[in-house]
Amino acid sequence: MKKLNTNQAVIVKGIAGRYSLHRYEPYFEGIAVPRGIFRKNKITPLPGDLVEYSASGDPDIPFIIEKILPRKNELKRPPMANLDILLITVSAELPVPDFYLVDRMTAYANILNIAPYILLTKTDIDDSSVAAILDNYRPAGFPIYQLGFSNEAELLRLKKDIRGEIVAFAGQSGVGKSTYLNLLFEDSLMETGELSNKAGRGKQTTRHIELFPTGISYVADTPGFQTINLAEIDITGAQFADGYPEIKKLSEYCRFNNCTHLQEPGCAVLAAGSEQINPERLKRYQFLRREIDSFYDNMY
Ligand SMILES: Nc1nc2c(ncn2[C@@H]2O[C@H](COP(=O)(O)OP(=O)(O)O)[C@@H](O)[C@H]2O)c(=O)[nH]1
Ligand SMILES: [Mg+2]
Ligand SMILES: [Zn+2]
Repeated sequence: MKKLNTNQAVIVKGIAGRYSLHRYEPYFEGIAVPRGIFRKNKITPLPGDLVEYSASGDPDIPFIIEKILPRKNELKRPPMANLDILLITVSAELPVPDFYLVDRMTAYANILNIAPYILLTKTDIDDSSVAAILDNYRPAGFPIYQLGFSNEAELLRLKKDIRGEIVAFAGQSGVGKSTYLNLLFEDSLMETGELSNKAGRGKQTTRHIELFPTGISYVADTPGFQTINLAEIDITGAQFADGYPEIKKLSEYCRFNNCTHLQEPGCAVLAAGSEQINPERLKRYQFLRREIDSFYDNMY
């Protein structure tokens, strides 16, 4: 996340046109309403927005949002802005990893300019699938954390890497999202008790989303990423391919500019070795790519 000036803050929540602002350094909290011009221009401030504010003189709502800083991304579902990191959580034990889901989530994140981090949990129970997960995702260059109860070092490394960022958890039910949310942010939990009651809860009852200042970063309280849907962001097959860092890099060397990496002659992706792109991940890419392409074929 961008470093904030003393007239800037993060929107952590918005209910009925009232926005909660927060900043770590120097510490600031306040309630604000946007200037009328926002509504006139049909601009809705979102959780995650970095804004400039001023004093309103009204003790009930002491601040006014003057300006929304340019967004690095804007998500439809959940509605939020400026997500920095998607913590894609995968279990080394049960539930059995859904590699298609992980691939779709990493592509989705990359396309939206969100950094995908792979959190591999339960390595203390079973490490037999660790190698497969590393083989699949290391060539892409994603940060991977091998987490498990009693692996304090990896947890600390993750904690350090998400400092100051806006993050959200994603992944199948039962992989350990709530567990690691609590382990990562237990220090701030003890201060407020708020995270364990709210962000850690299993089901969401309200539609609005909230970012929790955890003491080190902001975590989005949302189950919205469990069912990530590429169709939702209207991507083309070519954009989808660019969501794979290892394919994007290799595609420079494909004979054809518009290579789909499905069957073309002179395709550098098809010719690549397993240390450049994992063969299983490539097969899944091709399946998903055909699915996206046939969607567009059927449309026109
Ligand atoms: N041994 C072990 N158990 C874990 C680990 N992570 C999660 N669990 C357990 O897996 C179960 C599901 O975790 P939970 O956080 O509720 O998953 P969620 O559905 O993704 O939020 C719980 O019983 C956790 O205690 C881990 O790294 N090691
Ligand atoms: Mg949970
Ligand atoms: Zn190609």
